[in-house]
Amino acid sequence: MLHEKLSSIYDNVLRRNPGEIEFHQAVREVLDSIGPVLGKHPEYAESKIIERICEPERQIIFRVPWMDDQGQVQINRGFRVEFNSALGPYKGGLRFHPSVYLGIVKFLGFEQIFKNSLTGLPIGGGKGGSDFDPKGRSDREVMRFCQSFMTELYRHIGEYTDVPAGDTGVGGREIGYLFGQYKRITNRYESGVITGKGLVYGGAQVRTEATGYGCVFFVDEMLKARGTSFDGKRVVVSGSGNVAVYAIEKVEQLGGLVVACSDSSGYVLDEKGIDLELLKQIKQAERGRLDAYAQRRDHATFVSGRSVWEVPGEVALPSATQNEITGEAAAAMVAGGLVAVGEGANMPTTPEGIKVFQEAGIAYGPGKAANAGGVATSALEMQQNASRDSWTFEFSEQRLQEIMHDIHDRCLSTADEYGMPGNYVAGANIDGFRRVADAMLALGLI
Ligand code: NDP
Ligand code: 2IT
Repeated sequence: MLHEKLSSIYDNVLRRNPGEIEFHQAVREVLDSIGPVLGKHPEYAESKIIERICEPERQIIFRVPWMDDQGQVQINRGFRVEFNSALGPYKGGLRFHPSVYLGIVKFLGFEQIFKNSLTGLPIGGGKGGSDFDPKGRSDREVMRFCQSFMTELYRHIGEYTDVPAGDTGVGGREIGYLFGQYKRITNRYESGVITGKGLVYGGAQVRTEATGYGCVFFVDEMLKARGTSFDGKRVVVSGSGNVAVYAIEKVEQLGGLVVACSDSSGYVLDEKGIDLELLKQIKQAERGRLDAYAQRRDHATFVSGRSVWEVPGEVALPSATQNEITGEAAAAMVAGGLVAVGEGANMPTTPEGIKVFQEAGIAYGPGKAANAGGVATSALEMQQNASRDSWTFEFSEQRLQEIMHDIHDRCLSTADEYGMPGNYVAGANIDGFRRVADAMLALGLI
């Protein structure tokens, strides 16, 4: 049940943003947590902080025309939603996936506000992307698309304004083409305008690994808080992209056994533990499909068209996409001996699934907290760019680990403060919200 004031705010969000179901879901989850904050802070309601937070500061939608390798003209739609800049320049990734529409970009941008706030670093929230599908496209096609995308986006971004990065379908290759075009159009080597850059042109150590590593650090903290660790734990990961691969790498370093991972075609089961070198070869070097893994490793099996969440594990790291864990899947996971969930992806668990995890007493780390290591390390990249410095891998990883430790502790202490011990969802939403709300109050009616 929503707090009465919040219920009318939510109804307004539904009315003002018709059809944007993922955005509605993301707003609802935050509103569900912050009722008790309004009791303690009537000034937030008086200044209509929540109504303001739910309305993006600026939304940009643009045409992206480009030419494919056959000489055919293609048209996609580009988005950048600049959601909230109370804490710093808009910060958040770009997603290239055929499912992208305004509702997805807004859900991601909205989540990003609270996630970025939780890091404690000076970054606001934003997100962007396109319905462009990079799958099966040549490098030249991807380059032409990225150049066209940036030819519009460049006028809206800047190191003090809005700083994009990667997300699904946008990795090192795309960031290179995007930065190259920005530099060309503006005639400025403005490193801090985009993060996730290659190490040879202003990128930061550990940014590539940061989301996956950070997620595992967060789960490690949750396990420690319950007197246990990754050592010997059976782990299931969804996805096999940037987040999943480096989550698997860190779990293996901490002594866990990852038995399964997936892509949109199905999952591989490898009871001896995922061979990370082979996975990287197939997914990163060859940009191939996951069935190739089972073809090259005798004892592994590829299960086509099914959800990886049918594989039992003690730790689950959903790292593919939104709403991949339904209530039914969550119940099966709990029955299979689940202890902890760390969300590498954004909003991978449905509201029904979250309820199942919480009622079963699972250590459940929501994406806002568990995957914040990626954007936090982006903020470290901005910091290094601003001071024209570059840090070592070891130092950067240590910073990331400290940040994840702090986020974990803040979630727990905030949940305690509000009488919901162990509830990381409430802790993350309330702590993330408070910092943004206080900054908005301080900045006046903007
Ligand atoms: P990648 O594009 O590198 O990998 C995505 C992986 O998820 C692929 O294995 C892909 O399979 C699978 N996947 C994507 N969409 C779907 C879908 N609709 N159905 C089934 N499988 C799907 O993306 P990332 O690893 O960067 O991102 C994964 C998640 O993590 C996203 O939710 C993203 O928002 C989140 N995230 C990413 C951060 C980052 O730094 N990159 C930071 C914080 C969160 P296939 O190749 O078959 O499509
Ligand atoms: O969802 C996310 O936090 C990201 N895709 C990373 C954003 C960033 O700016 O590094």
